[in-house]
Order: sequence, then C-alpha cells, then structure tokens
Amino acid sequence: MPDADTIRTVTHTASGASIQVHPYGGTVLSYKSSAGRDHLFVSETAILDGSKPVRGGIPLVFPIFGPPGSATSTMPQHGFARRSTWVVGREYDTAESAGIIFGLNLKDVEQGRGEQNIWEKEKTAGPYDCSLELTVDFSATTMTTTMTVKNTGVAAFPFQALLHTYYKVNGNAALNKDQCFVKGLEGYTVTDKVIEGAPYAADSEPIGISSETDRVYAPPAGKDVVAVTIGVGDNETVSMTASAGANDGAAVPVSCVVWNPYKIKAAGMADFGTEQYHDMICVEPGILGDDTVLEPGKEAFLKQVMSV
Ligand code: TA6
Repeated sequence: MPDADTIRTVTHTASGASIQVHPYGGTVLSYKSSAGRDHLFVSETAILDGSKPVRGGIPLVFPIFGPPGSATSTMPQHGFARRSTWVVGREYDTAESAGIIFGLNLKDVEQGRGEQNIWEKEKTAGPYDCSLELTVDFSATTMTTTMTVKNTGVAAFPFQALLHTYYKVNGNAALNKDQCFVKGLEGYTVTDKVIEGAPYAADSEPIGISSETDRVYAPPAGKDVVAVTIGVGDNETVSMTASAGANDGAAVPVSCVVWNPYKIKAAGMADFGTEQYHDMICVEPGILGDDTVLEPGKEAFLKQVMSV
C-alpha cells in the first residue's frame, strides 16, 4: 500500500511549475503554476496512507460515478480507480512541458471491485478486462490531465469516468459569489442531488455556493466539450475545458458536476476540515451517460485542460 512517502513530485525546469501525484489512486495532489500558486485543494485531514481515497486533488472515478447502478453490486462509490495503486511509467521534463504517466491493470486492482458486478475479482478470467493510463502534462500556466481506458478483454463493457477535481479557493471565499463561481454551463440539464426534483435547464447565472451543492450538468445535444471559467478567490479565475472520445475517436459528450459539501456534510467527513468548505469547489468533468460502451480492443479518453 503506497503511503505519503511514495508521492511523486515533478518539476518543469523551464517554468518552475510543479505537480505532485500520489500513486494511490493516481491522484494528482498539487499543481503549482510558475507563479507558485497551488490550484488544487487537499483537505487538511486527508488520509494519504492508501487506506482510503484522497480527499482532494483529482481523484479518478472509474468505472462508475456515484453508487453502483444495480441494487446487488457492492462496488464502492466512484469505483476502483481512485482506490488502487497505480504504477509510474515515465516522467519527462522538456522545454515545452513536463509530465508523468501512470498505469493501472485490472489484474492489479485489489480494492474496490466489489461483488455482483462484471468487475468482481472472482471473474478475473472472465471476458471483461481493462487497463487504464493517466497522463499529467503541465507547463507554466497549463495542466492537462488525461485518463485513458483500454478494453483489453473480449466483451464490450459500459462505463462512466470522471475527474473529481477539487479547486483551491483562496481567501476562504468559496461562499462569495463574486470570488467563487462557475460560468459556462448555461443550457445544460441540471440534476440536483440535494434538492431532489425534476431536472431543469441551467440559466446563464454564474453558479455560486450558498448551501450544500451537488449538481450534475448534462450537455445539450451536440455539445461534446465542456468549457467553463471557475472563480477561485483573490479575483483569479481558472479556465477548464474537457473533452472525451471512445471507440476510434467518436466524440463522447462530457457532463460536469459541481460540488461543495457545505457546513453539515463537511462536519460529517472525518477527512475533510470542518471549516474547509470555505476553501474549495469541485468542478468535475465526466462521461456520465448510462450508454457509453467500450468495444473490445478499443480505447476511450477523458481529458481536462486547466489554464490559470
Ligand atoms: O461528485 C460529487 C459527489 O458524487 C457527491 O455526491 C459526494 O458524494 C462527492 O462526490 C464525494 O464523494 P466521496 O465518495 O469522495 O466522499
């Protein structure tokens, strides 16, 4: 089980920017731009010993988002990718950018497969198999995070995938709508997981945090790429674009989740600083439809580009 001592730091010599990635979960913990600001939030009480997913950074969600779809599957919420030990493949540091590549093969997944689902360990020799790759490429003011899934089995499988990105909000300003907001999701269909009700179309009002916020924004027809501006305090913004493809590159629509646990939920999470709901906003691009299937031998990717 990889502990905090195995966290990899990569520096882009030409710009001074740097990242930190924990092999546990392939979790990007930090992206410091050339200006030295860290743009990712990690809870002050996050567990980094590999005993549970990291509360912060960019947890990798695969093959399911949220709880299992079936009543019988025991796969834990958000799947096994963020609960597994990823293996470092290659690091690089060039004039243009630096980066690191991690890999994860299903056969090496010990935690989080659950039972009563196509990924359960007892079916290791079954028709379902996959290998994942995480590439983190960064430079002075941009970080690109790409999760790639390859169907290495003989049967097609449905999947969901999401980059559960925790943005650091400076100045304890997450509840200040002038400083912390998400712009660019107007026209998306909103499923509100807090105020359960009928889905509705998002208007052009910037999304702010004034209570527990847990919403899935599904794109309108024909809109495959997410492009948002995120207010992160100190009058600073981060631009994030996200795209996805599968089975020889056909574009896959990307949804976006906006989450802040707010006071009560924050107090209920041992690995989340009680007051730290003031310091973060999650903006999470993902392949969340129930109908994305990866054919045998084919690949899918989910990519987000953060520009600061
Ligand atoms: O992305 C939002 C969400 O699905 C919320 O419902 C909340 O559960 C959050 O993820 C954190 O989930 P976790 O399993 O990491 O505690």
